[in-house]
Amino acid sequence: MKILNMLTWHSASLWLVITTLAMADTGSKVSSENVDCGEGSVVSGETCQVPPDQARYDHYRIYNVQFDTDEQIKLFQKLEDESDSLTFIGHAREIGQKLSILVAAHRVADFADLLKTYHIEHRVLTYNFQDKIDSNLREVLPDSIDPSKLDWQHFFHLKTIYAWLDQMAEKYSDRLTVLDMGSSTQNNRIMGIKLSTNPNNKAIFIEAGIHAREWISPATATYIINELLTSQDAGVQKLARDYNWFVFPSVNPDGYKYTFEHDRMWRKNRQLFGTSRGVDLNRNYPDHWNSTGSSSDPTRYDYAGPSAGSEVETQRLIDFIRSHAKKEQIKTYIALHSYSQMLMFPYGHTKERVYNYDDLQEFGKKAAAAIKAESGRDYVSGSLYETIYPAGGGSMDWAHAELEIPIAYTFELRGPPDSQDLFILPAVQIQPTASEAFTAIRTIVEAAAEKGYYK
Ligand code: 0X9
Ligand code: ZN
Repeated sequence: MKILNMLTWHSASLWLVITTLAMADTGSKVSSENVDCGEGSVVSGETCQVPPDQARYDHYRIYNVQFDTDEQIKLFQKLEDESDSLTFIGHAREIGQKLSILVAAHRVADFADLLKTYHIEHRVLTYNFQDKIDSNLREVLPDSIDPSKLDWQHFFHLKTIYAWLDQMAEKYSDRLTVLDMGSSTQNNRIMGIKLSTNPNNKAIFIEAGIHAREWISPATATYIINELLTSQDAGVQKLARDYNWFVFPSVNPDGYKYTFEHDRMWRKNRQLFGTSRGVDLNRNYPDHWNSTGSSSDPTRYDYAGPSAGSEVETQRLIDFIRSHAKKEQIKTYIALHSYSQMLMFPYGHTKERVYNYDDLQEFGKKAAAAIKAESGRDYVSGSLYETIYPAGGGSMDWAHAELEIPIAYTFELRGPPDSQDLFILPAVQIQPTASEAFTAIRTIVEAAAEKGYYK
């Protein structure tokens, strides 16, 4: 009994540390007069500490496996189908492919045995994934801070990002306006900015945060806005002058909030389907919807939704782009994701090539070389289909196909394909990652301009 009590106290103090350090605004401190501190909670002074409703990944491991035979590939396809305690980052597809898999603690022995039995080459990249999450949550500044404190050394709540957009629009009111695409499924706003010095400029649209857990994406979006407004670099100032910029840092605000409050690994939106939630918004667009690389099962991370464009967030973006693409002359669409260090262009659903494949490949290669020169990081460039994996229903593919936006890229930002952190990029890497992403955009836009794309 005593041991049990100590265990309860021990884990309670852990909750306390976590809620205090990282989730001060979302913790579950209950003021306690007449509160019954039931089993599993603890009385601390005048308060009753209840464990927060948060997913935990204690002793989850990341394995990186390599497939050498078709038998191994079939085995892992079956394994992914059968199990929701193995999170595959991609699907088993081809010989020579390397794949990272997050293995739940209770499956470690069983999974390790399987690797041994079938002689599967592998490495353990991380032994306790919760450690990564805990240090990442300590890098979040509370949502009560003044938005002028927003920087690129920390991660920020949606509320702070939106307040910062407002503040920047006030400060640079001659050039910057805040835009509102409308509300999300759970009634959060989908906010962004337009930066414009000349109504006749061609425009560049940047979409970030469609996948909730990819926190580097909204952080990169705010970095780009800040650079365009404040950089002393003549080349950047010219970019801000010669183009109009639409930047939306969080096109899946419900999902983003959920990663701060409940599950750092959440990817989809938060729409309810009976016993499970969420559509992968980057599978929900009406371009080769649900044709390949997506699922019809709402429990899956790549659920395409009940129909093409079914989701509120998808509709908001579609309506916005449809009504602005021609009027605002949007010629470039960039979608920011992580991770894997890739600069990809359409198509996502077929290996056939877009009409301007050679140009997009050339600009992508130039951008990758510019990143290499800046930070030494290796980024791979190519079509989505040949670079990452086939997937239909993506936003960028739709923008390129329906609205004929010729320069369209999806970036996978840091870390590398065999990252030990998956999507949990340490905050120290925000600044260099965002900087190299902006360098890539700049390189692509300048190269496309030379080829006459913005005439
Ligand atoms: O799977 C995705 O949606 C993207 N990768 S991520 O790890 N960030 O989830 C990339 C694929 C994008 N595919 C298309 N736009 N077709
Ligand atoms: Zn993504």
